[in-house]
Amino acid sequence: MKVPFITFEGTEGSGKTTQISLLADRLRSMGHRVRTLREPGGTPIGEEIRHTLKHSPANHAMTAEAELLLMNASRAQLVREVIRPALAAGEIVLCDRYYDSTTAYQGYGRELDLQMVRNIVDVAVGETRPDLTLLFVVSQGVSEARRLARQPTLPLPFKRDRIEEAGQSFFVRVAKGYQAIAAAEPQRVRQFDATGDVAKIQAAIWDLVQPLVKRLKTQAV
Ligand code: Z5A
Repeated sequence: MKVPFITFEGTEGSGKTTQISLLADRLRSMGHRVRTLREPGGTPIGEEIRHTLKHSPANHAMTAEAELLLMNASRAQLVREVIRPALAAGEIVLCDRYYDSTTAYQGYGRELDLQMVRNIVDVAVGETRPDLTLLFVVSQGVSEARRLARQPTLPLPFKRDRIEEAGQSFFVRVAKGYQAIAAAEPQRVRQFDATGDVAKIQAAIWDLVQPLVKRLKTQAV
């Protein structure tokens, strides 16, 4: 049976990292092999691109088109260096953001042509598409509060994040983009309210993931 490729999407601070870690622990405790990844990043080349995109002092003048291409350069590397080999080796892949982030942030947020965005994404991912995408929905207020609460704890060179410097209207468009994505592909993209109790969200996620893993072979733990 095919191992699933699951992606996690939503606005910043929506709880993706927290839930990926809980899900990976649960799957591993059952004997599954699990690979957790993040975008942009996840490979040595991708992590350099991540730094350029988010924190490099030289990134002030980055254009939306350059941002689109860098996100997808990181992704093209991750798909070929890690995701395809991991899936082929029978590992469940959990990825914090994937191409829906590009549609939401570069397509809707930066207002780039959506067909051009799709074309670039196609080059980066080819046939490597997620089986399930979990869309974490939180209000702008919650997202903003969680992002600001995290900032003082970041080490100094990492305090600045160019993408987070965008104005509020950008993040409103990103949230609308995610709604459009979910409406277009309701079978793959399953959205839920991610503002409640962590354990309750974990249970809701498990209800969606369990059918994809219940017939997979596991190793003794
Ligand atoms: N980006 C893009 O533009 N195009 C692309 O193609 C891709 C990405 C792939 C990556 O940011 C940036 O790149 C992102 C989109 C853009 N930009 N923005 N803005 P990142 O990887 O640095 O961060 P992020 O993906 O935005 O996630 P995050 O900020 O790390 O948040 P999170 O992973 O969704 O949430 P968390 O870390 O699990 O939780 C945040 C806080 O909330 C933390 O203190 C938790 O303890 C707390 N938390 C979590 N769950 C709960 C609940 N249920 N209740 C209360 N508190 C909670």
